[in-house]
Amino acid sequence: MNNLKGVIVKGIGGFYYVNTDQGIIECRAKGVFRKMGITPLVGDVVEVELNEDKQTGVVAAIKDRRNTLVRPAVANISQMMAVVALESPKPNLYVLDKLIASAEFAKLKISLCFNKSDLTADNDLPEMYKKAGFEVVVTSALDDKNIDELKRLLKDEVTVFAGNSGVGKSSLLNRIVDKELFETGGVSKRTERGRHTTRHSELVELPSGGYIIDTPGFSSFELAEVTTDILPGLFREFDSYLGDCRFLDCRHISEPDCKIREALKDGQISESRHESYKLLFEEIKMATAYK
Ligand SMILES: Nc1nc2c(ncn2[C@@H]2O[C@H](COP(=O)(O)OP(=O)(O)OP(=O)(O)O)[C@@H](O)[C@H]2O)c(=O)[nH]1
Ligand SMILES: [Mg+2]
Ligand SMILES: [Zn+2]
Repeated sequence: MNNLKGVIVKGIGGFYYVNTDQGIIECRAKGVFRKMGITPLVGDVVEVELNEDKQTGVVAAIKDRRNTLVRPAVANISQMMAVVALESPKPNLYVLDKLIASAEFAKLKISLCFNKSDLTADNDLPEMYKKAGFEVVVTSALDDKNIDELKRLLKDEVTVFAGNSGVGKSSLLNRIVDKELFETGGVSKRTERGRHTTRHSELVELPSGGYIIDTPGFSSFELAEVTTDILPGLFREFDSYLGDCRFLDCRHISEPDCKIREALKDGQISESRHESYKLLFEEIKMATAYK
């Protein structure tokens, strides 16, 4: 009767802050969760039993999770926004493609944000990724460019902002919420690690619907379960060619009559994405050799 539904937006020292239609309720978790070895996570959709005071409560039930990310420890993410700076720091496309592959593996919606457009006149990266089949937005947090387009991609999604330090994730998030909510400065924060940033991730609700989450230093999901067999399926522009190569077990690296390599020659698949694929293939092969 007093039960409320909500989403855990923050967890600190055994307290969980649940966003409900009656505002944020500070909660403890029911003892039964500890006995079962279950820890409530930020992003969990939960049921709250209000205490007598009506101000605090207990987390009484947790809805089945759609997914769980390890770093940061959050549940029910629906989208990854990979942020890349067009300039400064220079894009590392291998790191980006690895991040994308891990998000594909986690079955997340993927959007790409190329930021700091004020620093460079023209750059073919956004086009290249659009052609590969991704939702792409080119922004400048400095000039407030295309922030509305970025907001449109976030509507009704639970989006984690991922990308290397200094690309402008927190700066973009501040433009989105239109206040200085997230700490920026990238580089100095890295050297003062742990001083300003909480170890716990926090979800921020958007007025237009949806949640965003800022995660400093966060650059990859788990790829531990990915094998070389599933890897080609994590490059979406390979999809229409898979299964048509001469060899059933084609690795799409040096085999004859490989449709992926033909598409590469025709310019349908970019050299840089295929290069990342080959590097990832080697990386996974080496990692599995020691298992
Ligand atoms: N020129 C320019 N500078 C930007 C832009 N966006 C962010 N910056 C600057 O880039 C630096 C890093 O920005 P942050 O927003 O802190 O980067 P971050 O991705 O959150 O970095 P971490 O929190 O370390 O992961 C800051 O000095 C920002 O002012 C942009 O669009 N253009
Ligand atoms: Mg940041
Ligand atoms: Zn092939």
